[in-house]
Amino acid sequence: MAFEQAPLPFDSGALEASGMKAETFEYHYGKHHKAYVDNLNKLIDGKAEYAGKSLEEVIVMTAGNDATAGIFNNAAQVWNHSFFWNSIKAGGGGAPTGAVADKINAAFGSYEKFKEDFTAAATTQFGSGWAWLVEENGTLKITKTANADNPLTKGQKPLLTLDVWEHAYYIDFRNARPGYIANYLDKLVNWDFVAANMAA
Ligand code: MN3
Repeated sequence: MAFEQAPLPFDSGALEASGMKAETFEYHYGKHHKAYVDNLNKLIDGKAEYAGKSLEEVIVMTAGNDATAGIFNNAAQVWNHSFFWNSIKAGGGGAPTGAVADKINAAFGSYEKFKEDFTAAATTQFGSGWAWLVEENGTLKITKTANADNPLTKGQKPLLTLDVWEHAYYIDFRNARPGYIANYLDKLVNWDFVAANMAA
């Protein structure tokens, strides 16, 4: 059974006023994300050990093994991108409220400190990768991962992510990763998604 690419949770032009063009999603969702889905399906085709497994199960069972690195990389990138599309929304960003705000303040001291630490993680991920807000042993943490790597393999619960691969920002921000990160935090973060992940 092949994996399917989950639909974008918004129209490709819906985030234009929030700093991300339709063209970004035509390439990033329509070509990059789709290619990971297609490659994953080719790599697992006919392999009985993956039959009936969820995407999360495939990620965990192939992590940390050179022999299954191709499957891991594509499976994790399929998951990471679907999670990323849900991490952003039109008119998002800024400080959270309610239970999310309480947890952010408890873990980081303030939203401003969260923003500073998340920005540092996203900026200093050298080369391709992801910045994350995760929950580990009941506490919120900011992490970064290289290439396709994903917190699910480290026993952490992902709450929010930002793709910092160059393909994620080159159309809207060219080489300026810091501008892309600031725009994400100020205009795009979907705190409702974070709240739903916390409650799950
Ligand atoms: Mn990407």
